[in-house]
Amino acid sequence: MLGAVDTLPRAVTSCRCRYLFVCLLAFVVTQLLIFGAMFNRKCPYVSWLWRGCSTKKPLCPLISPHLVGGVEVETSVPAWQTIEDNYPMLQNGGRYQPPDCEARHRVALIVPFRDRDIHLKIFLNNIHSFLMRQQLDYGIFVIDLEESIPFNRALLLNVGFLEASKVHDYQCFVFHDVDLIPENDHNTYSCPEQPRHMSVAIDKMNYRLPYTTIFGGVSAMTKEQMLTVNGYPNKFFGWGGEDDEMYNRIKYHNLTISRYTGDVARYKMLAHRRNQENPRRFDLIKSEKRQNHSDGLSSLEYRVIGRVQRRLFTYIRVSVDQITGVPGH
Ligand code: BGN
Repeated sequence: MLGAVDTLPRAVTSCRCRYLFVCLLAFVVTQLLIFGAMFNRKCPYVSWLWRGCSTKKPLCPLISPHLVGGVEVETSVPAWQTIEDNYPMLQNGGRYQPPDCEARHRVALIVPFRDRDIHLKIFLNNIHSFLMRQQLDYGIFVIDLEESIPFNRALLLNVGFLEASKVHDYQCFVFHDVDLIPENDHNTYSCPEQPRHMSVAIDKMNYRLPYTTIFGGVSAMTKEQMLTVNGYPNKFFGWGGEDDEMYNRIKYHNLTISRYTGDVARYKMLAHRRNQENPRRFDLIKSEKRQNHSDGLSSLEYRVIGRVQRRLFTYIRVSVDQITGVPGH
């Protein structure tokens, strides 16, 4: 046989040689690529071989492995810089995404705010580690109203809903009073099929639900649910009633309120002076009913007069022109 090869013309032998050389080169290059991929952390070679290289993170587990259950609320009031230093992993605007998995929930926390710096510090110092343990993709939005305008929690919740929706595709909105701090991280800040009232058991109320239709304090709704019910009413200036009106909207649209049990949905309420009650809240609830709850997201008009992306939160300050039913306006 060898003799037969020897007798082949030179052109044929050199052609075989070139073929072998190309095969060898291809083999070496393949090996180098495989070894390269093996040592590449972002694209380990097994997944590279079978699925093609992808940097997409795996979905986070259904139950986060970082949960601890009951947590001691930290009530000290650190300096802003100290709180910021506690959370180097935050992106500006109080944004967070779990580093090693794709979050199952994209959640915006909307915090209506007026002149409660101490509460805000305590709230943020506690809530960020709480939400991080739940492996959420979240952002915190603190919504403030120009001082000359009487406080209007519901209107600020509507503003927060619209403004947060502009910056990220949030699916779930948790409307959160700044003075309520969760005490158990099994109280997941996500949105189930029905709107969820979350602040079920508050220490100041002896950890008892004051009445079954209450929807104030902390509550969660999906984007679709908010759009379906036309958001919160805009006409409730002063304290009280806006959450009861939201309950009526939820019921009107054949939705129901869901709740965790009181051993999980527990909150500490920070001490504060009671806000001025709105004497018109009972009449307002009646008139909203007559008008089929038409005042809300669809009729909201506001101007953003300040917006700051701080490390721990996005601050948005607004003004409104229409102030109805408030003495002196
Ligand atoms: C209720 C308030 C709620 C508030 C809870 C807190 C009213 C309107 C009554 C028709 N409702 O009394 O807004 O969240 O107390 O306990 O005042």
